[in-house]
Amino acid sequence: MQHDVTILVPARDEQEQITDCLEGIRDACIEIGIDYEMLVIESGSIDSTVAKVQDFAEANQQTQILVVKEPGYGIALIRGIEASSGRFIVIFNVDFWDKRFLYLSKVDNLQYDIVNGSKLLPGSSDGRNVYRRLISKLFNRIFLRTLLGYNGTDTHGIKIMRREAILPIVGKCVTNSDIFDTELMIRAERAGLKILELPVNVREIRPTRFAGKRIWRIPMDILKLCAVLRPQGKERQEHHG
Ligand SMILES: Nc1nc2c(ncn2[C@@H]2O[C@H](COP(=O)(O)OP(=O)(O)O)[C@@H](O)[C@H]2O)c(=O)[nH]1
Ligand SMILES: [Mg+2]
Repeated sequence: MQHDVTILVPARDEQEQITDCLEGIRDACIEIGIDYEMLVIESGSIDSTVAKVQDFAEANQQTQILVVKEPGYGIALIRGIEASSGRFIVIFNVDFWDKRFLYLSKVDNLQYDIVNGSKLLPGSSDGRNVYRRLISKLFNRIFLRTLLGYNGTDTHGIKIMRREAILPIVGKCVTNSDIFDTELMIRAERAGLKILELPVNVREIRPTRFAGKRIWRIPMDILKLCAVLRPQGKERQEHHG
């Protein structure tokens, strides 16, 4: 059945927070009056995340779980987007989501294809530790802006997107680690999609789990992204003077 909004929640080892998160999002949808489906994309968990989501889904028909064999944040999002049916796709994290992105789906004739949460825009506040904030700043200013010519301030994290507008771009993406939504945003901008950034207040309820294999995929995907997107990034910069 087609819904107005598909909410994607990637989840790995989230047994402590997942039920509260899903309840919170469900209650916000009811309060705002959103016709939604919620898809939790689980992969790589070694805790009881799957059982917790299954319990929630049994009691809440709008929620479904998609178990993906291969772990990874990017792959989870790609599978989730492929399985979604909503006019809008919302991406939330278990440790960070924001009701305002749900409200946007109610705006008549929303002029934007993507509204992306930015941790670096004036008006935002970032409660993460100093290293994480520094990495975000360096990544966004040096890699995204200078090397790839991206005009926004942030790419990774929560967002609402018009499904029809982003589907053709998703198919072109070559990365599937945490860099996936960065690639999606760069390609979206280059394809001329209308993007709005919204400042967000990041208050993660637990630290990130950048560990093990996950950390090594990121530099590999950054190199891949440079190889695929850099030539045009350079051209654009030269063009802009
Ligand atoms: N399905 C799936 N979800 C993941 C994976 N890694 C992270 N996530 C989820 O993606 C979201 C962001 O992860 P987090 O560890 O907070 O990374 P951050 O982006 O650095 O804050 C959370 O909802 C995680 O549960 C993964 O390998 N598979
Ligand atoms: Mg996080």
